[in-house]
Order: sequence, then C-alpha cells, then structure tokens
Amino acid sequence: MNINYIEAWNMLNSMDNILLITHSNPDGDAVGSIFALYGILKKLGKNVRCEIKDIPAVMQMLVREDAFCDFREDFVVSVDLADPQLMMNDIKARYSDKVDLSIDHHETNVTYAKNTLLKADAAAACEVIFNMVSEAGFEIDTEIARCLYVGLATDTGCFRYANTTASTLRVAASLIEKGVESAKINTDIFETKSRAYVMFETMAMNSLRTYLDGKCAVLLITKDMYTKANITESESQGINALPRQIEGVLAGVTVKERTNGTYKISIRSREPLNASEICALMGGGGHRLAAGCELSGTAQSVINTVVKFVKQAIEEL
Ligand SMILES: [Mn+2]
Repeated sequence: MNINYIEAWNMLNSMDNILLITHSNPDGDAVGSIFALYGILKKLGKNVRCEIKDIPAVMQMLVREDAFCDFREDFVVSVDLADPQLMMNDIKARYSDKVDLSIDHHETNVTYAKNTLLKADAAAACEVIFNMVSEAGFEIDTEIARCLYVGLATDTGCFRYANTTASTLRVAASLIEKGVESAKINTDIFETKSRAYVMFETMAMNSLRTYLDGKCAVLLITKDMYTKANITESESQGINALPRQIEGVLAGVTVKERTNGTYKISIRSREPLNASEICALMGGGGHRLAAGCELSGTAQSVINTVVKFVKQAIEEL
C-alpha cells in the first residue's frame, strides 16, 4: 500500500524494536538515509538497529557505533531499496518478504513492502526522509542533517545531475542551516581519492573500449583489479561515472565482475537515452540516467548483450 509522509511518520511512531536495512554495496544515500533514520528513531526513544555492511571509508563518519546491537525486531524498514533482490545476501534470505515499510525514491520500486512511502521525484531517499520529518514538525540535529546531506549530495553528483530540483536545493539549504559543513564534506567525498583508488581508476580506464561510433563506452572491471588495488566494490562506485564523461557518449557502461561469477552492469546515460528502460530489458532497473542490472556469462558475452540493447535503444531514439 502506498502511504504519505504523515502516515509513514505515524507508523514509525507507533512501532518499536525497529530494524533498518538498505541495499548491498551501500552508496552515500543508503548510508546517509539509514543512519539519519536511526538518529531520528533514537530521538523518539525507540529501540533500533541497522543491518549494513561494506560502508565506504569516506562515509565512516556517519556510522553510529550503537546501531549494531542485537534484539528481535517487530518492524522492518528499508531505505533506498527498490527491490529485495538488491539486499545483502544474508538479509535477503531472512527479510525479502518481511519489510513493513519501504522509504524510497526509485520509480522502479517493485512495491515489495507492506507499506511504501515512495517519492519518485525526490533526488535521494534522504530527501524523502527530510520531507517526512519536516511535515511532521520534527527537529533534526546536526548529526542527522549531516547524514541527510551526504545522501543528497552523492545521489545528485554534488548537485549537478538532472535529478537536482529546486526542492532538493531547498532541502540542502535547510541542512546547511542545521550546521552541516558542506564544503568540507564535498571536498572529502567528491575531490579526495585514496592512492589505492587512483591506482584502481588507472587500471579501469585502461580497460576502456568504445562501441557504436563512440556512443557507447564500456569499462570492464575484473575481480583482479580490486585485489591489485586493494579496494572493495563499494569503494569503487565512483568509477561508474567515468565512461559517460567522454564527449559523444550516450551510454557509459561499467561491467563489474562479481565473486559469484555474475557481472554487475551500471549504465549512465545522457539525454535522450533512458538507461532505466535499457536495464529493464535485462532484468534490472533504476533511474532514467543511471540504472543497473546483473548478467551472467563471459565478460565478452555480457558486454555484447549490453551493447546490443544500447544499440537498439539508440536506434529507437
Ligand atoms: Mn538513492
């Protein structure tokens, strides 16, 4: 059932012993929204815990050490999670059909939860959470505001992507008024790279191939590259933005080899190409200009499949 801000807020208020979950390989919005909601629910006096792993090093400052306690939950809330398939494996086994409330901004949300607070025009799950607490008249502190800011900034590419609306910027302004040190966060997250990451980026860029007269650029990330550079898949997510940066590219594709023999595909597109529609044809989804899916096969067969669907979509424009 789709519910509104106040219904979601009232539901959270009436519940206790709450478990918060999000997607695997968490990005800034997943980390920001889970710890923001954790802070909010703690302020309401709730017993709350989080299930989240592989948090990127640069987002460690948002982690609440007391969020990993152990108790039997009575209510399960997911944030920034469009599909139970994207849960961490051990969470998926236990909770894929047991989510009571999904707070999300993906238009591709498969409405797997008993209740869904979905705002597809919001740039981030963090924007949805901010609007929910604002409507409820709940005052957030700087720590919660910082979590929300990180989610908002990362999902909008530091307020540069098309999902950045006037309302997104108003939310960001309110968060800065709450004391968030935006310039420092922006520098730490968007400018600073570890030496390991730079090494990884160099290997990734060396794998670059272009297809379809330069309209499709593909990076192939092998398991080997993570080991050689000593970084995790979560830490490698910035790489997904690179192939689309090349002039003339309509589809910037990143193909990442997983340990279980499958490949994780990310497509970042430029208007008017719809990445979400292309990924849907391969069993995935996401947003218009940033979407993903998972395929199995050899690296080359996976790339061929993706390029074939991109070609089809370009021809239909
Ligand atoms: Mn998000």
